[in-house]
Amino acid sequence: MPELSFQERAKLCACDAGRRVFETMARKQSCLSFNPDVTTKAEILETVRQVGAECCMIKTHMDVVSDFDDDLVAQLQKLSEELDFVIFEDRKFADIGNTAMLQYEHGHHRIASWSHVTNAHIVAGPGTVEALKKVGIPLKRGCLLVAEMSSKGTLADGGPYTKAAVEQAYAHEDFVFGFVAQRRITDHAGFLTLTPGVQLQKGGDAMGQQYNTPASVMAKGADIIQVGRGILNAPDRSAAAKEFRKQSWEAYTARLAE
Ligand code: BMP
Repeated sequence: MPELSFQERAKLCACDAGRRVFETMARKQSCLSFNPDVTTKAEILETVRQVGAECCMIKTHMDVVSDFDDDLVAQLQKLSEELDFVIFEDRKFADIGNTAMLQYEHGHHRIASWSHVTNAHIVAGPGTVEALKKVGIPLKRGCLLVAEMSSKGTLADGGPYTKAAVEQAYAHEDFVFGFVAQRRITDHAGFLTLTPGVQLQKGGDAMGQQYNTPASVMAKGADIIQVGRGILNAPDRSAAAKEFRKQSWEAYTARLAE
């Protein structure tokens, strides 16, 4: 089957937030999501200001931010409008439905109230997504399922567990619009693949993370490359983000031309 453009795929996506992601990617010509995995509000905002213009998405882990407050959310939302990116809180919900629902809507972070996109593990069965959806759909939110992981020894490794994630996604297309995975795992072009574990050189870290290059993950069907320390630790973050954006966008356009 020929590769469809992100604009065409937006029309096949049944989730409001998912369409917004595809459309942002097409409009900005960016397959880059950056995660500022830093622990203060000032550092998050500083790094997002440095690289947000290059990104279709900014992925956060708000539970590591020591001074999280409503103003951080307000400023991030403002930057999301100014610099045109989607906000993705990488909460990886994994509990039974009722608990996941409470965690999504309430607590210190009130994730559903500000994050366009979140994600979930499928380990607890379909109840997690079913419950998140009850909160997310009225707010036009979307969810990615963690179908495969980038870390050494992961149990989410392409086998029956990954297939179960695909089944759950098909059952909830209005809320689930894709996967966190190391390669494309379904032919459904309305689903998006976000791949973490990306740096300019293949390698890893001391705690089990494994890195592949933008070109190699795009060749396996990634639509968004998820990059953290490859940009965060670069001497010039903006230049690094430009390079990741260029390499991944070129790989996408090459795919379209195949
Ligand atoms: P880094 O590029 O600095 O290794 O960051 C990768 C990011 O992607 C982290 O925020 C991590 O939580 C996330 N991630 C991952 O590394 N592998 C996965 O399989 C799923 C993830 O969400």
